[in-house]
Amino acid sequence: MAGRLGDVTGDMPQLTHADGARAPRPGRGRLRVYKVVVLGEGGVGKSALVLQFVSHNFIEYHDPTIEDAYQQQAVIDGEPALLDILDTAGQVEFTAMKEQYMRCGEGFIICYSICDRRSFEQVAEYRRLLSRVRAADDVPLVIVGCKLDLDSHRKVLTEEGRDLARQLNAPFFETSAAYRRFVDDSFHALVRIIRKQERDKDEVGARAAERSRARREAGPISLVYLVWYLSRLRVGNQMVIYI
Ligand SMILES: Nc1nc2c(ncn2[C@@H]2O[C@H](COP(=O)(O)OP(=O)(O)O)[C@@H](O)[C@H]2O)c(=O)[nH]1
Ligand SMILES: [Mg+2]
Repeated sequence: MAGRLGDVTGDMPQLTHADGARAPRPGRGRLRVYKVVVLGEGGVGKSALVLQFVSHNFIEYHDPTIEDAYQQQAVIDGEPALLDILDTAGQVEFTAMKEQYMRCGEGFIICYSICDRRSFEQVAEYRRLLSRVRAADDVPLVIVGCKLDLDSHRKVLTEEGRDLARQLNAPFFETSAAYRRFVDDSFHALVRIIRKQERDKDEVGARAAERSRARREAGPISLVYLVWYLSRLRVGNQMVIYI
């Protein structure tokens, strides 16, 4: 199921997601919503990528000033998910606007076009800004080089994309929205990262809870032991030192 949530063409983006908040865990029988934001310079192929993912169509022209949000269900590693995807657009050259996009969303896809070197150079800039805005280096992220089918116009080598993604600690895909190549993979990889971070956090939380429970339980026992130990130090009126 895919649904378009609405067009926004105003001066400022009308964000559909709560500021930076992690999506609530689903109740019984409810789908976990993953808030995804697609970033990148204008014209790199963001809308084509998103529309191919949600509607299985290559839309050759999409108004570059329109920011849209879409919902798409997917089963990823046997687990259902609802992706709430914000396809950013408009005056992205304004840092304030980029920051606003970055405050929402749990995971990000930063796109460049393999035919546009400048858009590739901007990826690291997006990542720096993302880390600053989110005050974290582990924001779930996937790097996507769009327009794989236009290989004859390529300006960015696959190795360059891969190296950059490795530096940014993010999975990397070259995609073709026109031929639906590695489109699902990019979105699914992002959901996997979000899930892994969640599992890791849960494990850390469970271990901390276990440690404090053990400390609480051990408390009275340690006290009894201490009293017993001190009583052994005094025999009659003489201090006995045990070595
Ligand atoms: N050949 C080819 N063209 C693409 C692909 N993705 C996008 N385009 C074209 O690139 C242009 C900009 O795409 P668009 O998705 O609107 O870019 P956005 O501004 O980043 O959203 C349009 O003319 C698209 O038809 C692709 O995978 N292959
Ligand atoms: Mg667009």
